[in-house]
Formats: sequence, C-alpha cells, structure tokens
Amino acid sequence: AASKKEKKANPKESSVDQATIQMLAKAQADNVETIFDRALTMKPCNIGEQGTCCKTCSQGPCRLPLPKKGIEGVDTRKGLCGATPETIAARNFARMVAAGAAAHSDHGRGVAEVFLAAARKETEDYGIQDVEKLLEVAVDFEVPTTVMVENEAGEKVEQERDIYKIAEEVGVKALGEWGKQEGEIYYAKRAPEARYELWKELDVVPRGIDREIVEIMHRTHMGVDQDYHNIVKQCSRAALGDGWAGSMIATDLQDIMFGTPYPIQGEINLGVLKADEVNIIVHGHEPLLSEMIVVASQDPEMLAYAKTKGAHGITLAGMCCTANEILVRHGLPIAGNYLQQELAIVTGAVDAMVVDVQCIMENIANVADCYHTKVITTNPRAMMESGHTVHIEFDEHHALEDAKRIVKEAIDNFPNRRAEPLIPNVKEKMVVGFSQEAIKYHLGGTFRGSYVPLNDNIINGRIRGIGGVVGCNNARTCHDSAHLTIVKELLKNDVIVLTTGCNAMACGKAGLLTPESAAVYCGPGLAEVCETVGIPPVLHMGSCVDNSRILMAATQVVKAGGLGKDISDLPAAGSAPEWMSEKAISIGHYFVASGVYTIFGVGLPVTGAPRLQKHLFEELEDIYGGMWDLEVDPYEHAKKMIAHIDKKRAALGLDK
Ligand code: MSK
Repeated sequence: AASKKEKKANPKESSVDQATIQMLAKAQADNVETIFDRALTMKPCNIGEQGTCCKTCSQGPCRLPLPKKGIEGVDTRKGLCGATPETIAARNFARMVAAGAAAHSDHGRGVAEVFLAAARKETEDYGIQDVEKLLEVAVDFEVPTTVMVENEAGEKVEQERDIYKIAEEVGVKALGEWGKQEGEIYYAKRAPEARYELWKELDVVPRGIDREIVEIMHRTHMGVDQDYHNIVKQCSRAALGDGWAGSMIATDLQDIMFGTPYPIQGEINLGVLKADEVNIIVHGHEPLLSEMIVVASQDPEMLAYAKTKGAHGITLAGMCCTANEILVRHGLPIAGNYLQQELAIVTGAVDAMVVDVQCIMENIANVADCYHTKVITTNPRAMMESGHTVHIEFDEHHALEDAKRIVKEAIDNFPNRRAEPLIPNVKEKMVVGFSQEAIKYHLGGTFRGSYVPLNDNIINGRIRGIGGVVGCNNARTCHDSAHLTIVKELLKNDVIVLTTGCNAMACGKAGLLTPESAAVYCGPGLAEVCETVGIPPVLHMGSCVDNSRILMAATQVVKAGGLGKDISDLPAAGSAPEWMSEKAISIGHYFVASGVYTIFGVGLPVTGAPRLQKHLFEELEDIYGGMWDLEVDPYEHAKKMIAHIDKKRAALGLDK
C-alpha cells in the first residue's frame, strides 16, 4: 500500500483509456500504489537515458553525459579505460539487443521442445493442427515431405510421408538452430533474394541463434570490441537471428500446433471480467500453457466445480502477449495491455493471475496482497518472492493436468473475495487474427493480379503505404496516447497499419480493429479498400514474436512484384511509439537490418553518443536501406513515417 504522503498520478493525465482512468482512481482510493504513481516520484537518470553510463567493470560506473552546451570541437569524454561515449552507448545498445533476442528466442526454444515432444507423441496434450503449414515449413528446413516407394507392379511412385515423422525431423532441425555454430540459419533464405544476398555480402547472416547472442556478450565485455560500427554489425547478426529464426520459429511451430490465426471476433478491456464468475487472467507471452488453460477452463467438470463455490461460470481473459496468442486463435477476451496489469487486480474480481515470462511487473504481487488475487507463477525461469504467489510448474508431459490444477486454484479462491468487485463497464469489439496467410487470403489469392490485391492498390495509390506499428506501453508517457495518435494519423493518410503486441491492444480498445472504423478514420482510398474487402484498417497480427509475421508479409509483398526487389524498396515504415522492453530494441534492429525505416517514441539510449546516433539514424540507410529514428511528438512521428513512405513511392516511380 502507498503511504499517504506520496505523490499520486492524475488518472486523466496518465491514460486515454477510460477503464484505466477509472481503475487508477480506485487504486488511489484504496491506497494502493501503482506504476503510474511511482513514475511520478522516481525520475530516470539522465546519463542512463543518453546511453553513456558504463558499468561493464568495477572501475566505474563511468558516466559521460553530454555537456549542457553540447560538444564544442573534439569530444574528449572518456571512461577510465578510455572508452568513448560511442563505445559505451554501442555496448549498452548491443546488450539490449542480446537480452531482447534471448527473451524471444528462449520462448521459441521452449516451443520447439514442446513441438518435438508432440511430434514424438511423448505428450497427449499437443498435436499437429495445421498440416499445410507444417509441409511449407518442412520445405524451408529441407525436410522431405514425400518418399519414393515401389508399388505392387514394381514401379517407383511418390508417396506422402507420415506427418508425425516430418514433424519430428522439422522439430530436430528447428531446435538445432539455437546451437548451430557455423553456416546459416535456414530461414535466411525466406527473405527476398536481394536481401539475402545483401546480408551475405555484409557478412551478417546469423550462424546460430545462441551463438550471436553470446558473441554480443563477449564483445561488450570490458576491453573487447571498441569500434561501434563493428558492435552494431554484431547487433544485426543477433537481431536477425531473433526476427528470422527465434521468433519466426516460435510463430510457425505455434501455428502448426495450435492453428494458424484467421480473422475471428474478440472483445477487449477490463469490462470483459465478470463479477459473478471466476476470473482467470493469463499474463505474459507463451501460449504453451495458456492453450491448455483454455481447454481446462471449458471442461464441464471444472465448470461444475465452479458452481459449487457459488460462481456462475469461468471467464478466462488474457493480458499482454499471452492474451494476443489466445485471442488470435480462439477469440478469447483480452483484459488489457501492459500498463493495466496492476489495475486488473484492483477491480477485486481477478481470482487468479497466471503468469509465465516477460512483461510481468514485480509489483503485481504487492497489489495482489491488497486484494484476494492469487498470483500463480508457472515457469522455472520466472519465479516471484512471497506475497500471494503460488508456483505451479508447467510441464508439457502433463500440461492439461497442470492447467486443471491452476484453474482449480482460481475456483477455490473465488469465495475469498474481500469486497464487491468494481469492474469498469468498458469494453470494445474487434476483429483480429491477420496472419500473413489470412492477409494473403483477404487481399487477394496472390498479393497482385487478383481479387482486391494489395500491391495493385499500393501502386494505384488507394493505399499510400504500409505502417507496422507495434510495441509496449511506457509509464513515462500517457498510456496508449501516442499509439492511437500515430495510428489515426497514418489511417487518415491512407496508410494501412499492421500491428502486434500492446499497440494492437491499444487499437482494439479504441475501436480501430473493426471493419466499420475504416469509414470513420481512413482517407478515402484506404476506406474504399477496407470496405470492399470487409477488413479493419488496422490488422492485428498477434504477439511480440509475431512481428516475424510482418517480416513475412513484407516479403510476400516484394515477391508479388511491382514494388521493387527488396523490403527496403517498399513504401513502408515501422514504429514503436511507447516502447519500454529490451525486446523492442531487438525487434527494431531486425527491422532496420531487414531494410525498414524504424522510428521509436519515448527516447533511445544513444543520444549521448552523437557519432553512434548518426551511424544508426543515417549511415545504416546506405548499408541496409533501413535505419533508426526517434521522435517523441506523435504527430511529427507519423509525419516522418509518411515522408519515408512518399520517398519510397517516388523512388518506385509511383504517383507520376
Ligand atoms: S507485451 S514486450 S509490453 S508489446 Fe509483448 Fe506489450 Fe512490449 Fe510486453
């Protein structure tokens, strides 16, 4: 609980989301401290913000802030060992890439392990749902899908191989991508040919996922790599290993096991919780366990048990990217995005918050202490100390059993509610589940030359370009505000938006994920396309690891023809308006290295090292065709994206 003397955030200045505003006011009335209050009392360190604090050895930390007057003449700032601001900031940046890539990729590794167990039939709870996708992925991993056999007449004929045999070989090769020491990741060749050739020429094709991450940690150790250009090059290898391997494998194998998303309706915001039902929130990133909780929460035995405790049913809702995973495949409701996790508990209606990995605030345990919520950790990598936390470890070999234990814990906790819950009457409907396969289906059998093709509409100018707007919330900015301003500005200017993560949820809460919103928010060209096809102007593609779907959608647009030969030729731009996690830096860098102009809001910890900033913001364009940028003002941010899109349209000779 908060002490009464502490400063409190103004709810109306903290968020543009009504449910958040209401629950923040309730938290304050209940004397419960949240991240919004702490953001007011604790200000960030300006040297860290600039990226120029070095703590890689115990002679420091060496702090090299920019002088107030700026750099006059030669920049003489140095750490004890002589490290320049560029070396320091590049090392810090690289370690963020390493941590982000590690987080996504460790998620992917877990998926690959469960996939292999499913292929070997070591678990009854998982199987193969999307055979078509398995066969496509098998080709990428060079796993044969057919075999030549002799028929009764003694002739050689081609026969399809057993699906589970193919899956096993795919699983072995996929898992091998983490520990590979030489050669190339298999999926590098999925990129447009020109991009793959450029990566080879630049010598940045990842050899193996883990190897590139470890090499960042070595190079950024005290006294190793002291050339920021070379450090950034290693960032490219590790980040590409995330986007085109760790994350992409996670997405693909999840699709094969749980189904590839296709458009489905869902609901979002804290109003999806129900006062008279057991409410379970699954929060974090991995769908492995939450898929099983979906099954367990619908089990008639569990529903009957809930009734014995006085509940009318079980509501399962998601938070952060676990939410996106179960939403895009099952249409299950989302309670909210990153900054709403404490506030969900503040409703007093959450009987269990089940967490796995990433984006879980330590403070939810403290907030849970103020209400009755049980926080259940499930992953041995992510434990929490004391409070109301319970650990029920998830094991794929008896996943459904574990899931039922968790659901039972929640049901048993229902009678322990301390007061009548207060659930904001705020929720929105949305249409989600736009995998690249679904986009291909809706915007034409191929991207060009058939039913309402995407490429033709970009070429004829009805669609000006593509904006990928993704990423977190950040307590240093007004919750959801920059997300929505930027997306609305893009739509107004006929830029179709692809989204994932917490941006997707912000858009959902604001009603931008409905086909009807096209008429309200889009310029005339984009509105016409969306109305003809019946799709929302903002296409929800999934979770953070599903940013790999955006890479593949961009690749398909290139391969369909008419818009250049490489991702860097496309009239497209990427954005993370309210980013906060290290994963966002890894995502940003793999987009840049894949040829995308990528602009962040909030701030980037490179501003204290002007030469590094120039390298990232300008020089990388000559190397990769994509580069970083930073703009805090959301209107200027959108303008910069549109200016880049127009630059690419002009280079393609469109709009003449
Ligand atoms: S959940 S990484 S706050 S998008 Fe993927 Fe949201 Fe960022 Fe976590």
